[in-house]
Amino acid sequence: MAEPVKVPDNGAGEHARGLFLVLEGGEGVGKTTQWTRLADTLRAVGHDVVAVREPGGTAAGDAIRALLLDPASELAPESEALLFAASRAQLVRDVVIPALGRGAVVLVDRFLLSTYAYQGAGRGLAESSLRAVNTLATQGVAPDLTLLLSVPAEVAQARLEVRGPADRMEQEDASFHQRVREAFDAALAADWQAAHPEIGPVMAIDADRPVDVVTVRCLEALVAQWPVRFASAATAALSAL
Ligand code: T5A
Repeated sequence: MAEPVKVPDNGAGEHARGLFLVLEGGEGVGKTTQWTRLADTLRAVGHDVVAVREPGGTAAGDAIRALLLDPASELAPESEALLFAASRAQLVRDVVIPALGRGAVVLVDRFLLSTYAYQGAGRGLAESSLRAVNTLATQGVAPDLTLLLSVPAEVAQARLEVRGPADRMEQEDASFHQRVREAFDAALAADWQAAHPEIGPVMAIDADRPVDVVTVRCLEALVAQWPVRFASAATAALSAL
């Protein structure tokens, strides 16, 4: 059972600076669906939302994304990790830091936790190496909250089969994806989070529910941490059900 998440008070008050929110989880859990819905819901009640995905979110990042996901790309694990970090570095410098500086809500589909899960647990690269490279990439910017979506493996698989051809990462075998899932689960433990301040707090969201219900759960998680900022968004989402 995951420990309850306590987001540290940044001391600046709820509205005084931007918020950096991340959606994470294995393939097919519904992150991208919720990323779109959360961005739309928050914008509809007046929030300045910058929604970007990793890898990608900049011109350089989108080119790197195409290389990383192309099944024809032959990449060593180290090259793969450096390319994810390169995309992240561009995104943080060009998009995340400026948006946080003007007080926006930055909503990212995947971030550094994915590197620990896929390149660390999945590929077997040392976490210390990944941390070092990504300290350069993130400039020390850590998420305020990560919502970790999860569904049973067979549910994710069924969703992906409906969606179409698998990309380079999705083509990895079942044991790779099992290690990735276990790494995400491990990130829910309080002692893991205490040892990984660069990830920030991680909260579990049961995503094996209808799309609308998962959206409400995500919004409720935000309201629990920042009640003033997000109450009207949650009310709007609930009334639309
Ligand atoms: N990666 C990424 C790394 O290895 N290291 C890193 O550091 C980073 C940042 C990115 C790949 O790169 C890897 C991880 C990934 O393998 P991607 O295309 O962005 O590639 O892959 P994902 O983020 O995994 O996106 P997916 O689209 O594959 O999965 P999602 O976003 O979890 O799922 P989504 O929302 O697209 O939904 C999948 C299907 O399920 C349906 C949707 O309609 C869709 O058809 N669905 C639901 N159906 C029923 N009920 C619900 N609640 C549903 N929610 C969605």
